Amino acid sequence: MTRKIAVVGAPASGKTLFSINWCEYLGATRLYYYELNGTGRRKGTITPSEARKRMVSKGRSQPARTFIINQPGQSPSRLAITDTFSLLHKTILNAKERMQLSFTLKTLATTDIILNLVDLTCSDPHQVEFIAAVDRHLSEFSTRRAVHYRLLGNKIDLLKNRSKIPGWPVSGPLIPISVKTRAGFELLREKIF
Ligand SMILES: Nc1nc2c(ncn2[C@@H]2O[C@H](COP(=O)(O)OP(=O)(O)OP(=O)(O)O)[C@@H](O)[C@H]2O)c(=O)[nH]1
Ligand SMILES: [Mg+2]
Repeated sequence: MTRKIAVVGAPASGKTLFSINWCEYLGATRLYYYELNGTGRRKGTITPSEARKRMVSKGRSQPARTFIINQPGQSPSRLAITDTFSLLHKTILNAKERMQLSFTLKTLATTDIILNLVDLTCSDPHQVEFIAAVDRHLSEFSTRRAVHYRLLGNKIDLLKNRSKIPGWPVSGPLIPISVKTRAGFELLREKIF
């Protein structure tokens, strides 16, 4: 049985690094992936360390990818983790951005679990408002569709005082994590499997 996870969030919230580190945390040493970019699809296999070097954002717009890992003898036996296109805080999207948003919405319509990554170091009030609005929409959508939804507050390793997780107007408690150090991964595993 394949369990599908959609990883969503604003640019540079850590979606790609999360997808790779989460697969590695679950024991994967090779990742199968399908990539969707402006020019089409491609597929391949890659080690987690090579994926971190090649796929984690260096300021360019990133393709969406689905990583697939097999976990024989475990439940679920197969995971498909889609690292979606960034959600953009813009009222007018160009043709490419509309295609990307449409891909994300289709992914959300067929997924079992939605993980919404937010960057806790963000201090721009407009971006925080956008993050909170996205969270409320996803929370309502997940309730309607009976999909598992979790809000993940990322980059806690960069917060000077960890007890000072910002009090954003979000739908419910967020799970504090550091995708970089993998802090919070154990708790997340308990919550979603
Ligand atoms: N310190 C720290 N840096 C992080 C963490 N998670 C991600 N980063 C960094 O944040 C930057 C963006 O990470 P990505 O995984 O590429 O973010 P993304 O959401 O996929 O970005 P786009 O695809 O461009 O939207 C990279 O430089 C990562 O190394 C974290 O938990 N702590
Ligand atoms: Mg990315």
